[in-house]
Amino acid sequence: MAEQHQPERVQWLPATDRRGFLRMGAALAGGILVSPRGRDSAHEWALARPRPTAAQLLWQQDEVALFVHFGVNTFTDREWGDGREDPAVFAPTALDARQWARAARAAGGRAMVLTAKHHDGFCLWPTATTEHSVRRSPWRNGDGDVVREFVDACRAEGLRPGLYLSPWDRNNPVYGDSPRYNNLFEAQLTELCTRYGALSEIWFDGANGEGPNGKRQTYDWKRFWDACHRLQPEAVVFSSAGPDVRWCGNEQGTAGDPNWSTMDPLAIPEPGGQFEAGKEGLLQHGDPNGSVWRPAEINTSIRPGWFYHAAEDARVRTVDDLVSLYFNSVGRNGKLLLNVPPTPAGLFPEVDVARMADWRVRLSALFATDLAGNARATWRRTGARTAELDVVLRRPATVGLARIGEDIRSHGQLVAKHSVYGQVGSEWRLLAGGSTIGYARLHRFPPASVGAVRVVIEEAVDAPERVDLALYAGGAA
Ligand code: FUL
Repeated sequence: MAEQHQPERVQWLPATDRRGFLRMGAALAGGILVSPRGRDSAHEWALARPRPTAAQLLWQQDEVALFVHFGVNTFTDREWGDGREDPAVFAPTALDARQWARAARAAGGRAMVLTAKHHDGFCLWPTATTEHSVRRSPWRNGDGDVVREFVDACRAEGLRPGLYLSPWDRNNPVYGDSPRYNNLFEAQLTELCTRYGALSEIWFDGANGEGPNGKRQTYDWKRFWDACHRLQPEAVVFSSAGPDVRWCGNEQGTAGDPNWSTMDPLAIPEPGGQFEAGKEGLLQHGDPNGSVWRPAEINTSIRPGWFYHAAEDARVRTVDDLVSLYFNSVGRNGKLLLNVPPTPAGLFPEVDVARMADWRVRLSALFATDLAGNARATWRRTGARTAELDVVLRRPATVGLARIGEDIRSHGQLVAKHSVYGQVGSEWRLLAGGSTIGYARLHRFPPASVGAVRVVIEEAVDAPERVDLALYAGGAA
């Protein structure tokens, strides 16, 4: 399990990191040469908090990705297939993955994740592991490969492709015969990880709806995760147990507040309902003392269901709702994975495409002009765990929206509590506040005309490091 981020070797000690230096001195004086995390130098220990790997950082910087649920359920109007579907039902009449990718781009997405196999076991690629695949469908006379068309379309539109492979498989006869199914599942993963170029994310859910008499599969997660990391070193692996990115604990579209990107890896050792039960709070909030970097991904659908149902055509999220979704996910240190289901034609529904485009227009307008762009900013530590950032605007401006960010690449996540004040005349007025910041924290507040803005770091888990601030007019854009 590659969940431990191994920081690059620290070559030098920043002159400003007096606290770390003192702690290192104390550690050396006390003869502590091996850190509790098994790192080989007190120097590393003195400075180390978990930080993102390059792959985790890229994943977070995408901010918005699209999720695509497509398969036999699209044609049977179901959410969970039972595995007995005739592959002949899979017959999209106008499948165009470029249309999905263009819509994802227009929505501001930078990645897209497709259900290569859902719980029904039907494989959207011509796998050698089972007969239950596109090969036995009439689509493209059985010569088609949805995964291929999907990854090609993603790359043509500049999106990073990811794939979802459901562990639960209601079709495969060896499911429940644990060693045999683990071999088969690894073979499926290997096909997906070796045939289609670089993937950005590999997505595992924890669902298993088998009843009391159902088959019980014991998964070899370590083996699956190792295979992903070996074959796709640039991809992050998602599940409720990570190891690289974690489920946020709900499917409604809300990250926790606080939302720490660190976790205790032992708290949820494996994906699956039995490990997740009662841990929703932990998935939502993370753990400030966690030893691994495992940020939260917020997966939700633009419609009530994950798969397309014509009956839900009038229940597509509104633009206002999508804007709130962005604030509650990306704006709370999360990454948004927004599901849009193709129709039986094989196209994103027009109403969803239009809604997403309008959503992006609204977001672009909200974030068009950073009023703090060329302002004078000063950062000062005010105590061991407190600090302030002052931003003096070139001229007074009306602000109603703030974006704050920590330098997670260099320092991980530190801030536990913060407030934002605006200077209105000679008075400092509280505009907004909250707990964690992380990669991004967005605050909307009643617009106020201010000459300066102060971000007060009131609590941190270590000496706070400089945060970034952008300010926007906000209001009802
Ligand atoms: C869950 C599945 O059971 C749902 O059908 C859907 O794919 C969701 C994203 O993950 O575990």
